[in-house]
Amino acid sequence: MPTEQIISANKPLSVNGRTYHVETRWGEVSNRILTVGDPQRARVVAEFLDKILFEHSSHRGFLTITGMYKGLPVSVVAIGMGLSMMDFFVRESRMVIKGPMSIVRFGSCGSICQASIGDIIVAKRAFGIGRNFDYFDDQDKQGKEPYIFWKPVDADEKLTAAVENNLKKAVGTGHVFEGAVGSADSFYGSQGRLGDDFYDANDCLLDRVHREYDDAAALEMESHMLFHLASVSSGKFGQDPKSIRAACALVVFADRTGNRFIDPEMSKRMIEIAARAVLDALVQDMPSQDGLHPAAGSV
Ligand code: R1P
Ligand code: URA
Repeated sequence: MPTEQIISANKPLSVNGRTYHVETRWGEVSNRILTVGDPQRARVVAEFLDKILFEHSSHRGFLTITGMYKGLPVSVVAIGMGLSMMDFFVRESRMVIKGPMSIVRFGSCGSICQASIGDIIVAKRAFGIGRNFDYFDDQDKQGKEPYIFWKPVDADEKLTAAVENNLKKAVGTGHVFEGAVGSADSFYGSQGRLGDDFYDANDCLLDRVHREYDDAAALEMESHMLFHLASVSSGKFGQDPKSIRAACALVVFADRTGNRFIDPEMSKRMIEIAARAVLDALVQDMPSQDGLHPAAGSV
């Protein structure tokens, strides 16, 4: 349960200016954000910050850790899973941050390309895959698809280049892949995982993904929403046409072609190796204090 009274139903901020779900307020979260799904991953990444200034775990499972990295404020935010959580996180962070924002998602994925477990896939763009619920309801399936694809949205070029170059230096060029990422509304049906507990009509889904996107490299659950919200963020700060720039790097946890899953030790090692590369990209991308809230010292 939230502990502070919310004062508006339309823009639900608390009496102290905290957002309803993420529960941060101005001064507690930086313009540079590394976002992950898993709170434990957030803690591993936060180990690389030089100093921790703020930490809060919200009643809805968002964990925000803000600290200093190479002299600049950076936040690490764990959001859980799925496109709604990404939507809560991006919108509520935007409410309490002044100035432009750079967000890098550092997630996990299933590889549908040459990348194997422990490799990293950098998103050049992300498209959406959603279950077409009506298909499963309608008797007449003629001409209907069980899954809806939403068109790709590009990652921010500059931020992505910084992430990719740093990752190549950290883990070696041969372990970094790039391509289109499919963000699905389920880990199961809409990522083409097969089973007989439910009727998912998804045996041809991965073939369709490759047919429609020849650069399709990974499947996961949030990047399309992140890139979409960045693309529609209003450019109210300075010259930038958008107020949010976004990129995404994903560690391969599941190799969908080779049917292998990463072990806990390897995933921790890869996250540790890659974390610094992603943090570096954030401070390289926004190297000055311009437009930043005074997180340092104020929280
Ligand atoms: C599924 O296991 C989760 O892992 C991926 C998916 O997008 C989904 O959120 O990302 P994270 O590891 O960042 O959570
Ligand atoms: N996350 C996903 O969403 N899918 C995978 O296969 C692995 C991690």
